[in-house]
Amino acid sequence: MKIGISCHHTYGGSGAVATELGKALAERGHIVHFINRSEPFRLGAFSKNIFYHEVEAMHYPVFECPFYSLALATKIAEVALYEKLDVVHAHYAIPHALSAMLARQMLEESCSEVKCFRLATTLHGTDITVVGADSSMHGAVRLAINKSDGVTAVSEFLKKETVKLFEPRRDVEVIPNFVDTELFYRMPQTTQIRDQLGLEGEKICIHISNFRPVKRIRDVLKTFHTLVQTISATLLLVGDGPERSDAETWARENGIGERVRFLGKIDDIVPLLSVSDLMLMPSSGESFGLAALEAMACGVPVIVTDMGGFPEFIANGKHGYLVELGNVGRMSEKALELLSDTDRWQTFSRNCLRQARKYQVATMVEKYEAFYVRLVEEGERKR
Ligand code: GMT
Repeated sequence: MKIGISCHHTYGGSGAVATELGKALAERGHIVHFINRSEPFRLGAFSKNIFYHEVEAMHYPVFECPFYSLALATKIAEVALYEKLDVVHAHYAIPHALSAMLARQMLEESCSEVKCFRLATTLHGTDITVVGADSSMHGAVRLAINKSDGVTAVSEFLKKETVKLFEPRRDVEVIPNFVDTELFYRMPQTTQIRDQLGLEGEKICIHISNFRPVKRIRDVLKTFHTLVQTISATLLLVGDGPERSDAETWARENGIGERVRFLGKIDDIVPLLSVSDLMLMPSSGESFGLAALEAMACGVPVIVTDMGGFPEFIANGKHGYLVELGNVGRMSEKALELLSDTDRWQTFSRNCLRQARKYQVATMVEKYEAFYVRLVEEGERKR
């Protein structure tokens, strides 16, 4: 099949899922065209089946800012026409699904004989719960959902939110996030990594995100602050975003500046996860929580909030703990319990490895393939 993929290229879950999916599809022999503002952060080396088309929006003095969505639509139409795409898979409703919808209209307008691509849209989370919930975007997201030929959501939670907020005219299929356990695994030799990071024998907590308010970085810091009153530990903060400066200030002012390492954006997180003992992810609303699954694939137990998509793949007292939003006292209590009990930690770590294998990339890619086939067959029937 010939598949176009459009996603956010920046550090974040939707771009990671879209890119890993594209790479896996290419390995299975499909031809994949990424159509993006910039190269997606996880794309890495090119394979013979992967192509990348950069979208450049026109700068013109009359425009306050360039119209990226329109440039994207034009590029999707161009690539779809010349590469004869069967499917365009838009990740995140805004702007990708809307731009793809417009691209389809452009093609239909230019020639009624053209066999148009089928539009698949995957909803990732904030496109529904934050952006889509905002009155300035609600109508646009609703249109993107209803005009797609098929829609998936990354969790049952997100499907329910989508139905509640948008009452879509079409069914929403759930295809959860996934992980490649051949790439995400616990590296056995970690002395060198610890040395490079200047770590000694202390316990390592980790948090990976794009530092947006929904990630509740303060809760990570407060939990860690309580924890280090009792045990020796270091907190690795991976990623960057709007809440980072506030977090740095808070850590310094509360006397844990030395114990918190802000590492910025790092593409290869496996070495960091391999030295980690615990992931903290106290988000206020996570449609799935890919970073937690990737941590589990590296044998790292997780402490997360008992909401959103987390309970769908994390069992309390088995892979870590699910704690109510904002209860930093309970989070630090559970973190301390786990980090002070080696036997329990090892059991949890093994459980995590086992659980992550259920979300293996191959399983989910097959689901996406079946989804595309269904869309194409439906399209053929309608012609
Ligand atoms: O918050 C992020 O990491 C990025 C965000 C996005 O919208 O790009 O991620 C969302 O999609 C991921 C992949 O499907 C999910 O695992 C995340 O849970 C989801 N983020 C939120 O719902 C806040």
